[in-house]
Amino acid sequence: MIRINHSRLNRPGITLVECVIAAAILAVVTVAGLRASGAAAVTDAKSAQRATASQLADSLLSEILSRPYSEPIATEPDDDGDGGLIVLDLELIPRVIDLGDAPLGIEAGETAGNKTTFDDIDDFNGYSESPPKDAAGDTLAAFNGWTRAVTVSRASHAAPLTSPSTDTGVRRITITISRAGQVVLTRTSLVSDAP
Ligand SMILES: [Ca+2]
Ligand SMILES: [Ca+2]
Repeated sequence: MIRINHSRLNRPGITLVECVIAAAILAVVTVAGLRASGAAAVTDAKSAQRATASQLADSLLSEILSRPYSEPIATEPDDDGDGGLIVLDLELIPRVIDLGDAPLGIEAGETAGNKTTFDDIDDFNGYSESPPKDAAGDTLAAFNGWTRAVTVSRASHAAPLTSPSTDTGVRRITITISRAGQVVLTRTSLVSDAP
């Protein structure tokens, strides 16, 4: 007599439908996980890129602010024999320089594109460098692909984002940091000629 083991045949199993549902859930969870990790990686990369851009902007701003507000007043050798310098008689200095109303940009004897020749803040108006250079003018190869560009405008305390035609003792410095042609950061600063 053949005996059938009913307990084995009646054991609950997994149906095909259940398998399909489980696979679908697993697929959704996997895709969501990949998207989350991908988004996190993109966010990290953007944060790192922005941090680099901020450092590049800070260092260039520091270089710019190391210059005087206006073109330095010409000097001539002191004639008292001590080798020092004296400031020329102010009557001989063009008034346009005293007022800071001279055109923004480089003056005679300075070279566009060579910041080591710059001796006042607005000499940096229109300046750009790609890749960035250190204060001595040497290329920073580690930043290939990056660009730093500067504009310097007249500004005023009352309306810092406007550009008055005459000097009010305030300059607006805008530094734009780009990578591969895409702007990563724009930083605007105001500098006053007040001590
Ligand atoms: Ca100058
Ligand atoms: Ca200048």
